[in-house]
Amino acid sequence: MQIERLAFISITRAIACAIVLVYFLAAPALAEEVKAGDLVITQAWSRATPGGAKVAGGYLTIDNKGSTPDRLIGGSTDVADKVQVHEMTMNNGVMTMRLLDQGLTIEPGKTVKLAPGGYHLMLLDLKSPLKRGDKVPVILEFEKAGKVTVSFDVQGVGAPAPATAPSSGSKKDMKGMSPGMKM
Ligand SMILES: [Cu+2]
Repeated sequence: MQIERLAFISITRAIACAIVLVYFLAAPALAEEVKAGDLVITQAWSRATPGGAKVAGGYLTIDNKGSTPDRLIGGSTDVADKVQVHEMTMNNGVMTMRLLDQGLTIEPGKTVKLAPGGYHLMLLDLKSPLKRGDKVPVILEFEKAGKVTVSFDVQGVGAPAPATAPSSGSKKDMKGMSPGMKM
């Protein structure tokens, strides 16, 4: 009886340890953050591209922990010819997107989220399709913080949000995004 109980305790412990271990192993992926000066970049992700698609979106969260504004002005990557900062908006019921040629300002103390249906990075003239599970390095360029390489996790084709974050996008956003992707 005593032995059985000990065995039971050690199994419980082993399970508890395994859970803790899995948590810590998973934690770097969940909390992956990249610092560039006063900026902290998290949740960089993209979507797999259907065959033949020449563009892909890039999404991320930028925290400005400093006391001066900075601006995301563009980027570059080996997988596409160009990386631009875009904004998607509804105009008379039509989703349109435009290039933010002045860049995207990140005010001090503020968090700016690039997500489907709003601000996003646009990878133009993809050299090869993005596949789910890929990690795509993109060099982001900030006016003050300079250049920083961020790895974008590629999610499934219709993913509304990064796998590690609570889902925030709606189906409507997703539908609106795909036709708009043709540029
Ligand atoms: Cu765009």
